[in-house]
Amino acid sequence: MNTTWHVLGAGSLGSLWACRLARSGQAVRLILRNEGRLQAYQAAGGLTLIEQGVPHTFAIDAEGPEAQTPIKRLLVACKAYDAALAVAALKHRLNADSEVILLQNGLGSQDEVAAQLGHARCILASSTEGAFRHADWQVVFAGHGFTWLGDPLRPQPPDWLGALSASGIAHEWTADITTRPWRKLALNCAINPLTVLYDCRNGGLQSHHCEVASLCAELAHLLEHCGQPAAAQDLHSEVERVIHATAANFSSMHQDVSQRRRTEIHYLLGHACATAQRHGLVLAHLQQLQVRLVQHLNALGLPTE
Ligand code: NAD
Ligand code: KPL
Repeated sequence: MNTTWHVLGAGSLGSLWACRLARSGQAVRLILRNEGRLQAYQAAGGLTLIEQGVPHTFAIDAEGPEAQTPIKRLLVACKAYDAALAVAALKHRLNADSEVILLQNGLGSQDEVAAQLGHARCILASSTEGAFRHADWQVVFAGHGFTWLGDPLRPQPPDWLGALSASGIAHEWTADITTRPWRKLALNCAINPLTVLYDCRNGGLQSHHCEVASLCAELAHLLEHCGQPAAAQDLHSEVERVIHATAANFSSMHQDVSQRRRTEIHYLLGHACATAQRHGLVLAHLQQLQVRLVQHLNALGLPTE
């Protein structure tokens, strides 16, 4: 029997991974938040993946927090702000041979998880795939993309990348994994907060060209200062390209705010501003953007962390 993929967090991305892995014959087991969620999942009869409007249900095994069996491979698919606490609750089931794959967007949560673990190997993943929940236990595969994986401490790839290929998960193992999340963080910082503040689709930022350009210049400066020159290259032109290519879409942060969900601000703009401060950089536009976004979230009664 192949090693079980324990999937922590059966939300959008976790369900997308779980369904594709299960479909290709991998052993998959969901770890759900509590007994109530486990009962609701069992009543639903499995996870449903909707691709191009066509639903397929997979009767994937699941367990609640009381399970005690060792975990060899853990895919962490919670939001960045939930990851460390969720992994800490499983610490006693992980050992030096365990591998923990972190799918969180932004930066900072990966270090928080690693600090909980010490012993297990942490693999970082940065993904441009898109998925959203249609209803409980139902996920829509909204955008094909690519996932970069890597381990900043150990360059050798794990032995399960073939399982990802067999599951149709487009990916690449890279020795330089930190460039990807930094680049994505910079893109997200240049686009997402402004879409929230101007309450617009990504394309609406075409009317705020100067503001976007100033943010990109500061973000590129930050990336260069913190040892990420590759992530800084042509940042502004890529941001403009993404704004154009996704003009009709609402950014993920805009969607979170409009649905009154907690955002990952702390791991995106918050991480960029904290890093700038640590390096003694004064990035006026970026810091002002954070102040405006925090005020906006406060006014809406949403968490600012
Ligand atoms: P989501 O909110 O849909 O799913 C997170 C799930 O984790 C929820 O079901 C939640 O109940 C569960 N969870 C939280 N704490 C838990 C715990 N202690 N035990 C068990 N389950 C727990 O979020 P998502 O959209 O799947 O995003 C997950 C991460 O992936 C985020 O960091 C996001 O930025 C990143 N990401 C998402 C997408 C996407 O298209 N959805 C794409 C790229 C990156
Ligand atoms: O990743 C994104 C998001 O909405 O989170 C894009 C589309 C790149 C905008 O920043």
